[in-house]
Amino acid sequence: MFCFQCEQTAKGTGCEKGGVCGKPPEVAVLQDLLVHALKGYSGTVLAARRMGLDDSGAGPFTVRALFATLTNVNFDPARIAALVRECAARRDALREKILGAGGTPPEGKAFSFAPADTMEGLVRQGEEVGIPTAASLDLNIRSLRELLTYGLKGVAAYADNARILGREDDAVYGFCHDGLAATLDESLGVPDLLGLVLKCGEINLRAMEILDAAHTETYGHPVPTRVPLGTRPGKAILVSGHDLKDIEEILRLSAGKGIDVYTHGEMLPAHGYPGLKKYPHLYGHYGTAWQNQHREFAAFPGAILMTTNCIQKPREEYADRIFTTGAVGWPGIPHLDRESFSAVIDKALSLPGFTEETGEKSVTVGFGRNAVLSVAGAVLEAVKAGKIRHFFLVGGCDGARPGRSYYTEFVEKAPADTVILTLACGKFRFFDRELGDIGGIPRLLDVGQCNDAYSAVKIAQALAEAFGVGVNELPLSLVLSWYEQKAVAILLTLLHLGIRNIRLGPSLPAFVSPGVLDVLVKDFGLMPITTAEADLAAILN
Ligand code: SF4
Ligand code: SF3
Repeated sequence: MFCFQCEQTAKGTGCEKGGVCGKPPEVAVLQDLLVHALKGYSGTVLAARRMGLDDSGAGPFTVRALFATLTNVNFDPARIAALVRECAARRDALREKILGAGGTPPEGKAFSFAPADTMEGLVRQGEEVGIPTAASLDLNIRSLRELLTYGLKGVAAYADNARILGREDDAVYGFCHDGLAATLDESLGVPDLLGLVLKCGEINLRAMEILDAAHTETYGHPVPTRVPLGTRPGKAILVSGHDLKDIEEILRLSAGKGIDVYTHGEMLPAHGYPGLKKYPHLYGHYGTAWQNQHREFAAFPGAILMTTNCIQKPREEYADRIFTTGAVGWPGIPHLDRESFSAVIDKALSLPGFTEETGEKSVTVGFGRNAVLSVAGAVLEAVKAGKIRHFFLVGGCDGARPGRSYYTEFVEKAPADTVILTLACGKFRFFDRELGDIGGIPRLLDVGQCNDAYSAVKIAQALAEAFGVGVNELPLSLVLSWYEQKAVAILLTLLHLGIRNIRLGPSLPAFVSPGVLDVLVKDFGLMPITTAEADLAAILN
């Protein structure tokens, strides 16, 4: 196996003997085979599209399957193998259609390989189609192909979440096929691939836009909401991940049963949505970010549902009370569709739950674009009066590396006349800090999940318009943390929007070659984080 798609990759170069994430070599190569199959399928979809042939559900399937290969999503070899087989069957059906209509389907391994009958055979096939070694391919081409593939994985995750809430866009699906097929196209050079990478950022903005519409039209615009961080006596369910439809279903099924529902990780922003906060048993937030789940899930005395990333290998202490749904999977852990969530309710009822009240702390969530822009006038006045000197967007993923304490330090050391917008799970390093307010405007504004980067972009664009300047001229700096491929897609979106001087950490992606990095630095001013003090000084001076 060789995998270097996430920030915690072994030695900062690549996982070769098993993933730092817990992905065994067998699953890693099956995922390689699935990505390979999806590339061949995408090329076939493009050929069918050119002939005006119906590709019957290619878009939804592609994003669902690609999502399964994102970091910390699906570790179940049987489900990855099933997706490989489905992908090849769909591709072959489409090839037949093309032939039947007098066309010529594309040729090559990815377009015609037959999945082996056994798991061992599939693993062998996967070993042959992994990421090429540096020696066998131009490093910059490899880097851009992988950057495009990982960006597409992020797009797929958001498009799949939006699809679940009934929002789809053929332009998003179409580009997933264009992009995946392009990674097989030997004729594409660095400039072509760079163009596709930025196009991926544009499409990701659209994917986040339809997801934002799906969330706000289904559950209303988030409103500032106090969320307890403690617990109260009663049976309990913990919902982690990003999928609001799943927590809604859990809330609906558990209503009136004496069960409290707690959010974990990226589910925290659920509390701000009117359509979800109307359930009085959506009680509080338990724990922090994904990398602390072993400790936090083990201590949670109720049922646990993982809706999307990031799952880690379940520990024995809670393996009998955790469930997965949607794209997520772990072998041996019950995987439920939404129709069978009653199993989660039954499990919660069979467990002791919390016996006492704990903790008095709380945090405020719900500062999406609607809430922030409703006070845009006051923000503008505060900036003009010199009360707000600068805005920081300190957002992105969390992870286990010690270098991530930079973000906590950055927020703690940011001067009192600065405002911090945050989003995604990286915020758990500072989300409960009392930073006070500036004339009633809280200094720490939680915009939401990682996909709510869309909301942050809208806020920045509206502020730029109000000031009559471009986003790059605003007193705003982006200090981002990345871990998995949704963050890659968001970074590409920001680059597509022409946003410059982004600081990125805790380390730069291993899959970005020196040549590609050079372009990102020269054309976009992208820079690595250094120390909180030095970066604050550089920005504010
Ligand atoms: Fe390693 Fe990350 Fe790949 Fe897991 S997803 S195998 S940790 S690079
Ligand atoms: Fe976090 Fe996995 Fe990226 Fe949604 S939950 S941001 S890492």
